[in-house]
Amino acid sequence: MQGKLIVFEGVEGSGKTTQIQRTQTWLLSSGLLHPNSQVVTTREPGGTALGQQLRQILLQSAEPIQDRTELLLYAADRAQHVEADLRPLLAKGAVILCDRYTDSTVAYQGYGRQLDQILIDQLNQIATGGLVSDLTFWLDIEVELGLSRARSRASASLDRIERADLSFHQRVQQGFSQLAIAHPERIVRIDASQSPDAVSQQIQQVLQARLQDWSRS
Ligand code: Z5A
Repeated sequence: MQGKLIVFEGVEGSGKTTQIQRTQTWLLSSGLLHPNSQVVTTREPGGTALGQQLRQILLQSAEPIQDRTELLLYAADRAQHVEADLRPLLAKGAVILCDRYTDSTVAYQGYGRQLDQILIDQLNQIATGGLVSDLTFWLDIEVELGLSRARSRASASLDRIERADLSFHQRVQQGFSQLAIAHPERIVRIDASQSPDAVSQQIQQVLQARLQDWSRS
């Protein structure tokens, strides 16, 4: 099987980090992959060393960041991530589990900040050089529930985007919902309001079927 890019998307506190870790553990012990297969976890922003610095600016900047500046910083993080990490890993046949990718830019900068969608699509194209995810899990959860989970985390201190008002997060949620309608072949909706075990089970069911399809093709 060739390398695969599997992305986890959703609003704050939807459980992406939790499910990525569980999926990695499950995949490595499932027997569904070749014994030498690499299963790598990564994230945006911050998947590379340069990206870590951009993440720090994006989430913690004391100076207000203009909307188009924010868009360009996410695009810079992605361009570095794709070229330095994602493409080389895919070429080696790795399965990559990535916390956020291009759909987050559409949802947050497009729907949330209401920047021009054509501009965002062009920038996503430039940043990725056309690298699209093989499968995207959209962890769908009510915005209020996700935010309350994120805020009750032990390490919880709110970042710049988490502090945005509720209507911003609701527009973001609408963005993910529209993306899932527009790309049903790529984006699979997961009910993320359930228990961690129940959410993992939904993800594993979908992945098992996809892995079988991919190994046949
Ligand atoms: N952003 C953007 O604007 N444009 C872009 O192009 C990109 C990103 C790529 C990155 O933050 C920010 O950048 C993000 C979007 C923006 N906005 N903000 N803020 P991030 O990736 O560091 O953080 P996040 O995306 O907001 O994720 P998160 O808050 O860390 O949440 P999560 O990873 O989805 O959830 P979690 O950490 O797994 O779980 C949250 C808590 O809930 C934790 O205590 C868990 O133990 C608990 N949990 C998890 N699952 C469950 C279930 N099923 N039941 C009960 N409790 C649960």
